[in-house]
Amino acid sequence: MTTPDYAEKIPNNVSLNEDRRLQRALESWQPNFLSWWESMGPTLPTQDVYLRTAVNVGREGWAQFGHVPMRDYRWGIFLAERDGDRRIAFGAHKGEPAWQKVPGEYRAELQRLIVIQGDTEPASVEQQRNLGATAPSLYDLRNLFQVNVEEGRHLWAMVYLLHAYFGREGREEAEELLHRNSGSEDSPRILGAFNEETPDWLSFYMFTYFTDRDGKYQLGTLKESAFDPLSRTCEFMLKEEAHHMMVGTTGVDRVVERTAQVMVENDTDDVAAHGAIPLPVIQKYINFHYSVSLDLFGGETSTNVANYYTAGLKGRWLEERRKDDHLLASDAMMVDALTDGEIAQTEVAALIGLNTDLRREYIADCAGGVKRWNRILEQAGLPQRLYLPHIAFNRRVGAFAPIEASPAGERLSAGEWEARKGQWLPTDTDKTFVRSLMQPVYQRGKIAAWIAPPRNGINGQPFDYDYVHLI
Ligand code: BYC
Repeated sequence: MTTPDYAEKIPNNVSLNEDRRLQRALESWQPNFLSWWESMGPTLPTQDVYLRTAVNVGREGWAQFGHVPMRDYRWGIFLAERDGDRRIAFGAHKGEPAWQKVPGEYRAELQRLIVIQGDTEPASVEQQRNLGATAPSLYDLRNLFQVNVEEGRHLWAMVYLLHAYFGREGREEAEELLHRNSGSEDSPRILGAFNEETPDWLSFYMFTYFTDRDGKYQLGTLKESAFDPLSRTCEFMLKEEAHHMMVGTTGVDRVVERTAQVMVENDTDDVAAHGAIPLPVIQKYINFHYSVSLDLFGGETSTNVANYYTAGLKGRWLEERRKDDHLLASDAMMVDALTDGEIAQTEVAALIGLNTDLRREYIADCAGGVKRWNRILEQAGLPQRLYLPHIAFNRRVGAFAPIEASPAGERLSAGEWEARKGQWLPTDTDKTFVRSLMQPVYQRGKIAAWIAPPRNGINGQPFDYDYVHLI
């Protein structure tokens, strides 16, 4: 284990200075990354931002806080500490030492997984690039930029793996990660949710709640990988990811809290007139972000995932806590399915159902957020409740992609769906209304009227701290 070197052009704890070729390759990618950041990253001009920078990977003190101009943020390469005795926990190679190099037979699949993971990171920065112009407070603005620089660092993490372990093809893929763009007609990002817009802050909190949470679960499965550098990279990324979850969870909390407050104060459900976001609109945003995030887990059954598991490339969530043989060759499981046109379940080989297994873990976690938000409504004395829509609702990937279903899970004809979808998904009118509330509030200690202030500031600082200095 080496301590991170901050004097280096590329901060790292992988002894980059001992591998001149790799160092040169990454140093030639760096200016391309910076010009991507300048052209596709945050658009709001700032002097500096109170950012957390990763400076170490140990349990204590891995993060340092300070005001930093964003272009000087030290995007670095940090892998969690190596466990020299680590053994593969699942699949055909179970019990063998974890790999320090990529086995030739799995090269293509491993590269594909790393490229897909890498593609999502800059995509989210692109999706969020204009949000600075409408931030509800300096605290929120700072959180947005923190998320953005860390997604940039996560891109670095995947690019390091591509450069270090996948030769020329890996370097070409690293270039491509900067050329595809979210929402582009010609070269879109790979996964559906990363081509959707994040045009307002309610979408941002929903994205960081639902879509970043897919990141948590996918990184959790890649952390189990037999390919040790990938495992160690993901382990460290998960630490940063926790902050993104916090931004989403508390962001939606605060929107619900403010809405509930305005409902009670004015004894009305029609809070739009009072500058807050009505609960039915919040529900529609949940419906949208949850359903597109469910798609990110792939099909309910997938031979890809079975192959990844057997090869040892991608495990299950908390693999080592599972009480089975970690091979799953003769096991079966129930997955959601379309059976004779009906929404039902069917039994399949456990290996091909692993996307469903992970999606179920994710759904249980998402339910925790809804419970929190409903507690806020309950404490305000309100009878309304938020919910997660049915698994078949608004799906574009997997078993339910060919059909339409209501949030309650009732099958609909194409005509019924067209006629009713505006009740369940944000309409142009809803989006225009939400955007109309998005007026920036940049004064210290002030906050927009549609959201409650946070309970705590960042790193023990108060809410009215000067988190961001604008130009
Ligand atoms: N959109 O066999 P199937 C994050 C493709 S988020 C478009 O069922 P598989 C983050 C699929 O690629 C985490 N295409 O899927 C969050 C396959 O194509 P090929 C990102 C899709 O392979 C916020 C075909 O359809 N990381 O970190 O079992 C901010 C058949 O599908 C989609 C990962 O995803 C879709 N939604 O599973 C920042 C981990 N879904 O191969 C960051 C790496 C599927 O036939 N990726 N397809 O051409 C994987 O593990 C898997 O590729 C997937 C799909 C789970 C995505």
